[in-house]
Amino acid sequence: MITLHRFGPAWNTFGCISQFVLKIDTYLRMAEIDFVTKSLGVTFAETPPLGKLPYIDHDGVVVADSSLIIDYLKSHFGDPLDASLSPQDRARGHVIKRMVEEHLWWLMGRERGWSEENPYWDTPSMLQGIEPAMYYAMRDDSQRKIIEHGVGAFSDADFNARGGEDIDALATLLAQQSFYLGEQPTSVDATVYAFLWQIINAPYASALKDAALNQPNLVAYTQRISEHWFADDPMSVQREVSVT
Ligand SMILES: N[C@@H](CCC(=O)N[C@@H](CS)C(=O)NCC(=O)O)C(=O)O
Repeated sequence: MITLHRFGPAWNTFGCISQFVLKIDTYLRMAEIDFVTKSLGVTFAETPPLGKLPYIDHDGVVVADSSLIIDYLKSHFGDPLDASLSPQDRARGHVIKRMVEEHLWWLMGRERGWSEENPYWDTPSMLQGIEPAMYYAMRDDSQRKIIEHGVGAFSDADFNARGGEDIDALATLLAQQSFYLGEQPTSVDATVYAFLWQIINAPYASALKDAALNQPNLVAYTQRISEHWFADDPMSVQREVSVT
């Protein structure tokens, strides 16, 4: 059995605050691999092999990093989503995944880290219960990383333009297809869905959310995947084997 380690359901609506956890939750559902979840909450930093979530435990084999997890799952359970992709489509999926995970992630981090609603503070199962001093130290550390990346130091106008470019590119690439590489889901859809779902359902003011809601095909795509794969146990709470 696969155990997906995550922070835990957040804001009463999110299965987990982490886009990368939702990516793996989505991949496992699309690939029809059974799994349970374990929410680590404020103790999340104690066990991850690479210091971050998600990681999985598969009958004692521990694998961290969402992309390495998918590689492992493919080698162990077969590759029902990507096996028949052409080299060009594989490359297309790779580029989309990298933009979303290595750029859009930082933009989401800035919105979350600087939001006036202070979203991380009120994150049940994750940060509730920690001392304010530790919370502010974590927030400062996160803001420092985002400033060092570059987008943390942008003006709001430049930031919004930058986010709008990513969302427009995602809308243009999807066009009227059902999924990013055609009519069948592939692993890049696990990434894009996870990020778009969290952007569209952000419980805080968000320029990314405004941009995504302006793209009917992105909204329909997100809704389609939610209805098909997440109607049952949307936050994976029935899969939960421990409560923090
Ligand atoms: N490249 C990693 C990124 C994982 C990641 O950034 N996880 C974040 C949550 S979205 C995390 O665990 N942050 C906690 C920390 O850095 O202390 C993956 O694909 O799994």
